[in-house]
Amino acid sequence: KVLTFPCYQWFVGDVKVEMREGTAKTLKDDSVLQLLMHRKTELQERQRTYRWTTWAPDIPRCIDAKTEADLPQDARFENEKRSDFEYSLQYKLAIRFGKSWNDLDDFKRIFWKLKSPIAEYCMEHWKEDWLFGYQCLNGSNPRMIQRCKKLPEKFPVIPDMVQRSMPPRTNLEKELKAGNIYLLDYAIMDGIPTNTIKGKPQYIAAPLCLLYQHPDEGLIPIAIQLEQSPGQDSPIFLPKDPPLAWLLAKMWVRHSEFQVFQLLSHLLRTHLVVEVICVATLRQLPAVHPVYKLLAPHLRYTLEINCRGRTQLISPNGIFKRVVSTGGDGLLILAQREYKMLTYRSLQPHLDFADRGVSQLPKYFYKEHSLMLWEAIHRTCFELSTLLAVTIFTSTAQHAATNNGQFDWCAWVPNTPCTMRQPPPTDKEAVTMDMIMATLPDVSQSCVQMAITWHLGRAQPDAIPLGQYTEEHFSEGQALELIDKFRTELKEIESHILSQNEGLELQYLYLLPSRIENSITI
Ligand code: OYP
Repeated sequence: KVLTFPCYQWFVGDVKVEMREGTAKTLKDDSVLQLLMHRKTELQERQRTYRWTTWAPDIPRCIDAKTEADLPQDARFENEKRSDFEYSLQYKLAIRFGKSWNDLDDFKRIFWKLKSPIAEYCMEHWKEDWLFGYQCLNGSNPRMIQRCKKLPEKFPVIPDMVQRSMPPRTNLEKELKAGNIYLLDYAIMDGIPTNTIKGKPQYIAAPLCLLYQHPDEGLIPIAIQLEQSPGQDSPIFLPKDPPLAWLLAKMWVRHSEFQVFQLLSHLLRTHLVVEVICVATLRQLPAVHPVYKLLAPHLRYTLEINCRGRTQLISPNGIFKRVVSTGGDGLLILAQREYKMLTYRSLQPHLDFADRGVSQLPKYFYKEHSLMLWEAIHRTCFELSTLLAVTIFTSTAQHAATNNGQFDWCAWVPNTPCTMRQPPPTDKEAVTMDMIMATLPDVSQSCVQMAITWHLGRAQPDAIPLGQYTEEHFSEGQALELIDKFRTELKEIESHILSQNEGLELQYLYLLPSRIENSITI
């Protein structure tokens, strides 16, 4: 029988071997000398083509390519994907600037062109405390919230301050014990150097935010401190404060959220982690290896999108440098801090939820859907290992959870501002609308935020959904059966999610299997 697997054919020519077409083989399964030789030369060739480099110290290493043009053809976008990627970015220029920014409604002037139902819902309701809480669970960065059993010393909330947020018969002490108090702690932002944009300094805070799982109102924020050390200049903001003061405090939390979300949850914990596995797989596994066959569909386009990210997004004069407060040195230091603490455990959803103590939180759709998908993925991994499941889960579900909601939740700029142009407020009584407008991103920064999050968050052309394989890597009956089983499970998850969302005012569909791409392509 002539082998039809392309790599074999290329090397072996028409040598006839007794073997089923396309059968996956580990090294110990291969005994024919020519095939063993081929495994070796294939890897030598790949190691010449795909090389490691260090783009910056103390973050994951990456593919050695100055730009995407240096990548081998196999790793490049197909035409449809490339032209769409380049065309869609024109919105960045097409949205024309308004004049000055006077009040929050002026953001609507740039909000007309690109829309989504959730983005519009967000524009209508972003000031409401419950929507702030909702976004911790089902927004685009659902991995920040953790249970708070004991108040940190650096955040001296006293029960009196928050009593008004609770039903009369209970209090902070009781609710801490009952496990209904949660915390967002942006300690990682503390002391991050700030960007200077067109000669103007930008500002960063390192907030703490306490939340309460209220029996009627759901998860709501009840206290915010904008810096890590308490003091006269860092008051604790409360819902009963003057409305503009409370609103501005929440915006500061959401500004930290933008940075942690895009740079850590999204870029570092999905794109860069998967790139390492991609380069290692290409360099160490021949195409006939079962693990190569299993992972290849989940690594499509990742090298090219990451090259583009390094040259256009986080480069010395890329998008971050031009419009985001962490642009320049800040983003690298932030990523280095996170990478030092990044654990393998935290990439496994069930362990991450356990460690954050969020098992009691109701309506945490991200958690529920992640667990279903994790189960389905882990079972199909040929019982091989958790590492494979982590790779597939991260390159599919986790990327979808962080990427696909970014337009919905960041398009309305005041809800998730990419930069702040004034320092955090120190006096609650002194907050005015002028101050808020002078703090939030300006017109051109806001346009870029909208355009880029739209560009990345919308459905992608040339997309292959989770569980669909265009290149039939596997031909064994057993493997095909497992693929079938996986698809059946995904269908069940799909209908579960759809019926759960029916009639909901705010739907959570980022982890709908048909909307999850098979790999990180954007
Ligand atoms: C690559 O203007 C990527 O040409 C996005 O990178 C955008 C460009 C190129 C084109 C820029 C241009 C994607 C890989 C990645 C990632 C995850 C982090 C995404 C962060 C997006 C932040 C957008 C908001 C900016 C204000």
